[in-house]
Amino acid sequence: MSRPIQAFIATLVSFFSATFVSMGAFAAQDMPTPAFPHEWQLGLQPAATPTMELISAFHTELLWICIAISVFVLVLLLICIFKFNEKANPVPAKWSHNTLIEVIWTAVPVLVLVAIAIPSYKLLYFQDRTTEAEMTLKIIGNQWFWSYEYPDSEISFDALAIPDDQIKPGQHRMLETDNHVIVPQDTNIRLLFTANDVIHAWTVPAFGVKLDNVPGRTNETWMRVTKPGRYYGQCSELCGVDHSFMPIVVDVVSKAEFAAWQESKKTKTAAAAPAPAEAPAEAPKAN
Ligand SMILES: [Cu+2]
Repeated sequence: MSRPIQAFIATLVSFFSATFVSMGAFAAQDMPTPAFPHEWQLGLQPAATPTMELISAFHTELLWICIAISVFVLVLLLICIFKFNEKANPVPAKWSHNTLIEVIWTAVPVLVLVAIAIPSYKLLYFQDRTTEAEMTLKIIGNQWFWSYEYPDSEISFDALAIPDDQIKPGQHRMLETDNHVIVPQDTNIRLLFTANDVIHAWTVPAFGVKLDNVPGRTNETWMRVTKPGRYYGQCSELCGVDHSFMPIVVDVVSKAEFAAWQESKKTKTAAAAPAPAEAPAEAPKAN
């Protein structure tokens, strides 16, 4: 069977299984998944960071503005249709132009746009970077997996997707990775993004983080996760044939658990590789 047909059948199967039988599987998770989508969910994933809380609130605000404008335009249309059709208004008025109304329909949309722009820029600057980072996580995109570096503790590893035939019960197809990113909760984390080959985009919806990993350049943002648990994301920049096979799993744990994990990782790394690779923490890797 050709690959596209296999992929299509796999998508169909996963859609139906996700729709009808998946709820029971979540109980098998060894960690809570506070933001995982569920059937008939509306709106965005629940926020796990202050950034995402602000994004969700702004999204709701914009939605109400859109609804108000749509209803207003609909009412105008209905007035035109019913009051000024040929039957109701057989002799049309001859005038054209009305300065007052033209000023109003120019000025009001400008004011609406300004009202949207001010909170929008505030939010952009808020999510741009933190001045009080407590740790740094560097995220490197590769065709087609993620590499992670913790420059503060010299930990680094790759995270590859788990293939469909190795998915265990309770795991989510095309969302699981062999290594998880571990971060402490309630910690300001500076996130640095780069890539080794083409542009990728590390995206975790519940964190409100979606930024391009660009080869030869370092992008920066930050996050502070307030709810512990397991969070999922995916690459969000078309990066080649296996773009849809580079998921992201982030386990948010307590600060004590994170310190313990860091220690265990360090000793493991030291035992496995006596000579650690010399890579400058901030500079993107040459291809
Ligand atoms: Cu990618």
